[in-house]
Amino acid sequence: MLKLYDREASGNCYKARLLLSFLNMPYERVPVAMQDGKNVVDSGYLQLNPRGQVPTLVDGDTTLWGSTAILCYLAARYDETFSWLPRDPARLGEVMQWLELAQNEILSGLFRARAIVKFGLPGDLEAARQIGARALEVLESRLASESWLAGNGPTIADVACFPYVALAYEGMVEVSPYAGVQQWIARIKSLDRFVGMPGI
Ligand SMILES: N[C@@H](CCC(=O)N[C@@H](CS)C(=O)NCC(=O)O)C(=O)O
Repeated sequence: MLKLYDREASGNCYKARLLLSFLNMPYERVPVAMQDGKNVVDSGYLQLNPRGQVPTLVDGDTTLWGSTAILCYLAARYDETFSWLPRDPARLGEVMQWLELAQNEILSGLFRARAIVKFGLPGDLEAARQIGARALEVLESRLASESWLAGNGPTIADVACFPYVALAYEGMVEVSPYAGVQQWIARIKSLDRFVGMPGI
C-alpha cells in the first residue's frame, strides 16, 4: 500500500492527501512530528528524503519527496482518465506554469506568512504578505474569467495552488478582494471526494 509521511497541519502534505482522495486511492499515513519548527527525523527518514521535510511518498520501489513530484507521480501513475495531469502538450505546459507559482510566490508569500503567524517561525511578515497578495493577483488574472487554472476541468495545478490560498487568512492575507479566487475555492470544495484539513 502507498505510504505517505505526513503532518496534519501541513498544506504541502494536504496537497497529496487531497489528490489521493480525488483518485480514491487507499494509503497509509505515517505522522512526522515537528519540534521548534523542524521535523523530528532519524537517519532512516533522511535516506527517504534528504531534505528531512514532509511530504514523502513511498510506493513500492518508488520514493519521492516534495509535493510537486508526488502530485505529478500520482496523477501519471493512477489517473486512468488522464484528466488530473493532461497529456496534451499545451495543457501540460499550463499545468506546469501553475505548479511553478505554487512553489514560488505561493510558498514564499502565503505559506511563509502562515508559518510566521500560526507557527511562530522566523521571517519578514510584511514582505511575505506582499508576495502572497501578488500570488493572489496572478491567480485572479486567470480565475476572473475561467473556472480552472489549466483547461476546462480540475488538474493538479488546482490541487497544488489551493491549500495555501484557502489558508491565506491564517497568515493575515485577505482573499476577499479576489472574487474569481473566492469562487474557485468554493468550486474545489464542491468536487466529489473533496476532503479538508484543519482550517479548510
Ligand atoms: N517544496 C516542498 C516544501 C516542503 C515543506 O516545506 N515541508 C514543511 C512542512 S509544510 C516541513 O517539512 N517543514 C519542517 C522542516 O523543514 O523540517 C513541498 O512542496 O513539498
